Amino acid sequence: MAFTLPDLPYSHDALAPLGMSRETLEYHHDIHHKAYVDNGNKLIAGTEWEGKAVEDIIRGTYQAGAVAQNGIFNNASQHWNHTQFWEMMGPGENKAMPGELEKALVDAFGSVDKFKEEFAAAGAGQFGSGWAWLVKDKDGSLKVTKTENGVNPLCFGQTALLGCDVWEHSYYIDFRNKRPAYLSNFLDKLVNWENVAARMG
Ligand code: MN3
Repeated sequence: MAFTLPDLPYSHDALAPLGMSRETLEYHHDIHHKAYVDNGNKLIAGTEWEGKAVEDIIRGTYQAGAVAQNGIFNNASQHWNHTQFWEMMGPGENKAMPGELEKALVDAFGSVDKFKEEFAAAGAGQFGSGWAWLVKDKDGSLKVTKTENGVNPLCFGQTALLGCDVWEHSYYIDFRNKRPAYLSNFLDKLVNWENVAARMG
C-alpha cells in the first residue's frame, strides 16, 4: 500500500505550552514528513517494494555499513520514524511514567535521571542529522543508541521504545542551535511515557 501522511495525534497547538510550537509542527509534520511520504511513493512506484509494508521496505533496503543509503530506504525510514515520533509525544504537563517502564529504566540504567542523561548525550553527540533512541534489543535488554540520517532500530532487529529527531528542522525554530536544550525539554515535558511503556510488549 502507498504511504500516507498520518494526522498528528493532537492539534498543531497542543505541544506549544511544552516547548514545541505550532510553527515547528507545521513545518515538520505538514512539510517535511509529507515530503518523505510523497518522495517515497514516487520512488517505490513500479518497483518490487510497491504494496509492501513500510517495515519490510526498511529492513529490505537498509545497507549495513554504507555511509549513504538509497532513496527508497531514506524516505521509507523517515516516514516510519516520524510516524513513531508524533505518537511518542503528547500534550499535558506532568505525564506520569508507568511503573513497569520506570522499573525497567532503573534496572537498565541505575535511575530514570541516568537514562535521561545517557539519552540526551546520545542525541547531542550524534554528529549531523539523525536520531537518539531507547531500544529493546534482541536479548530483551534496554539500550540507548544513536543513528545517522534515517537509520532506525528496525535495521538492527531492535524494538524502538523512544526516538528523538535531532535533525535541525526538529528544533531550530524553537531552540535555534541549542540541541541539548531541545533534548532535555523533550525528555522532561514532551514524551508520552504511556506510549513508550506500551512498546515494551
Ligand atoms: Mn524530522
